[in-house]
Amino acid sequence: MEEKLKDLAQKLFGKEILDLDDKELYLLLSEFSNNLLNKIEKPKKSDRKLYYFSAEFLLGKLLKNNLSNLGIRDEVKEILSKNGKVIEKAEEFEAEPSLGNGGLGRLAACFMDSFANLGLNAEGIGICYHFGLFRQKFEDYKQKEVKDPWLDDSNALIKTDTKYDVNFKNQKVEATMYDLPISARKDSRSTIHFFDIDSVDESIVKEGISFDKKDIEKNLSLFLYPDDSDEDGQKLRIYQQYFMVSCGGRYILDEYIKNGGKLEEFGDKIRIQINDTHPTMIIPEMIRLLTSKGLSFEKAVEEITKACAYTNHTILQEALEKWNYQMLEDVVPALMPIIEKLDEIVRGKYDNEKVYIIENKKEDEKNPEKLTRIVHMANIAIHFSSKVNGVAQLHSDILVNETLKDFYEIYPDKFENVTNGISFKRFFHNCNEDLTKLIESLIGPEFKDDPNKLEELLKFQDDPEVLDKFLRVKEISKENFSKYVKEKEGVDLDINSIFDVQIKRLHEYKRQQMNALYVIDTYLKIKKGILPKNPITVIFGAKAAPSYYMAKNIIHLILCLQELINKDEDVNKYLKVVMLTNYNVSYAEKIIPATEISEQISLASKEASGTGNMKMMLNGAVTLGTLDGANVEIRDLVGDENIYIFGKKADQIIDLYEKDSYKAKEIYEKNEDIKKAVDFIVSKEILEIGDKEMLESLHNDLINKDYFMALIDLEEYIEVKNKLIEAYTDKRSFAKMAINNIAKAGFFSSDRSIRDYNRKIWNL
Ligand code: DL6
Repeated sequence: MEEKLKDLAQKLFGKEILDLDDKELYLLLSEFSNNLLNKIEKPKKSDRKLYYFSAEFLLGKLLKNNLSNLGIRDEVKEILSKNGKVIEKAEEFEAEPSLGNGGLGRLAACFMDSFANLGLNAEGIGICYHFGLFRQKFEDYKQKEVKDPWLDDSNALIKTDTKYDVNFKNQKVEATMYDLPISARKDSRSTIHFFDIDSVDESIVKEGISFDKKDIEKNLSLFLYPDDSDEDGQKLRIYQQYFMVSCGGRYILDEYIKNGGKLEEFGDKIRIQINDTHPTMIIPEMIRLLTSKGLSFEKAVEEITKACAYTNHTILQEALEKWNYQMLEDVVPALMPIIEKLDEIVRGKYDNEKVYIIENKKEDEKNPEKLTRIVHMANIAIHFSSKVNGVAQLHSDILVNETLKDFYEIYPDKFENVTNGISFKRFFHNCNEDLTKLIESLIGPEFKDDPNKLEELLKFQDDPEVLDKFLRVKEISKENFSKYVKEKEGVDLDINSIFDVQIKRLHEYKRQQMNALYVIDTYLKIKKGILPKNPITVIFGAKAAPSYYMAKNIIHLILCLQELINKDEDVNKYLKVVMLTNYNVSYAEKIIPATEISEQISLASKEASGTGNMKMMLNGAVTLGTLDGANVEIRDLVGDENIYIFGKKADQIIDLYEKDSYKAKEIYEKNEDIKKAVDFIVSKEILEIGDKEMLESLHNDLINKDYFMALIDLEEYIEVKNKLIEAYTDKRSFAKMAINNIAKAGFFSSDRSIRDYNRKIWNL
């Protein structure tokens, strides 16, 4: 291999490896691994093929995973080190493709890893966003958004000859398909087909992430989830969604026909997974394409219904997309007669307006004649799919009993649960080499192929030598992470403190504000001389959607707390706070091995599954959580003695919403400590640092609204978290809990999820 690398270095730069700088080294390794990846044959053709449509693929950096998955990273590392080079420095140069917002996008990326690992005939379809989501900066303790470029010559993306014209009402754009190979093993890979417009113009992005939202020819593929707080933004999202399905739909059909597929067998041979509602327009678009090739409308509907399946990722109404009819018509008029006909089919069969596709909504009680037509995308996806699934057992139960009850009554056999999973390669083997080496030394290497073998670790749960080795590995991960945080954030972490980590999108239902109130409560207690049983470092990583003001207020509060607490010499020996800048997949890979407490504290019923919970348990953290999403399954697997659960249950919360009977103010007024913590948000100390308007708005919201009920569980949260911190003082018993968590994590491999999808839904 050394000779090959040397030759390539000569070819690319006319230099010896020894003389390359880190950037050149990165380019060399990318080219080398991309060449190897492209030589791997695609999965064998099978009778049936799956296309996984997703608006998001939150990939994370590719080079390190590619080298590891190809089985050559150790050798490359050795060669570089002989030449005085450090592989990690070269890998740092890669710009992360952040083509996702959170769990849904990361799940899609994990599934691509599993398609490759399992050798399934399955491909991804998405949009080649030039800047992905956004890069987060902090200025004046506030989040600022800037663009986050990732495309350059070194990408593994391959420009293909596949091109399509995409027709909108007033314009046509030209699209090109770019393929991204995804590695898993030496001999197997999968592919994501990313579509981009040829006329995109990055230079139209001016300040921050603002640009002319009307200039579709230049902006369509710039950003994931462009601001949709106005009509132009909403239309742009429709343009993007149609662009993806129009290109993807034609790609599927061209490939199908080229391979001799018969139109009338389409539904037997093709599987289309609709990842959340964003790709739902594939249903009317595919019907349009099939009828244009000669299939009757009825037959096209039948075939597309067989082919499609829809995954729901949330019960939050805001994410069950509804488009204004007129807006859809302004962008994609060709789909409207089809959507009308689909609505007629539904209305002809069912006498329940909750399941209709087009809603005639009264805008104004005084003027009941004036109706606005709204198209419910989830309703299209449910009626015209063969299966609908939730992403954790509790979530799937809530879907059939509450959110989608009316549909479940019509189609009881359509509903399935497929509990999420994570790529063990990315979030364990490749990001926590020390821990995986330790495990291999204990139980052999089989767990790498069969994660259920991790259970063999249980026999070491009382072995003090093993527990101490585990603790040492955790300590090293904490040291490594601390060095990184010092470099990136300028904050000194105390590795003897317990690392308490909440990393996820910022949303009120995930309740970062409740954690911030814990921090305030602890701060106030320390000031009074009541010290925590062990020093604690509370670490947050989260981006807030640019127009989600309350989420930005919460980030602001956390940054103010960081400033106040970390500088307070009386307090910072016992408590520190860190808000990581621009939390992304690369940051996740660094912090997850160092985590000790995994914060999974969403309001019960609101977190569909969560996948950070799985990543952290797998890396030996103890979950502090509510009985929400996949936490329930984690608790069932590890047992009550290895997890810290608190808070109201999902059915109690659902009941409170139904009766509209939750009153935050009553809790605030009744509980002195809670009142003090909430009022501290607008205290002199915090207002000297932060923005009065933002802090007052948060303070006011917590007392008078608190829609996601941060106060309801706060008292119990503080109590249980403090118990967990106390438990940490007995290091070996903490390590025993951690070992139990690792041993039981095998179920959460995305390979298991994909096998479940295949068995319950695709039958590839
Ligand atoms: O299914 C993947 C992931 C779940 O683990 C999270 O619980 C869920 O919040 C997330 N959903 C989304 C969609 N939108 N929202 N909200 O990202 O999906």
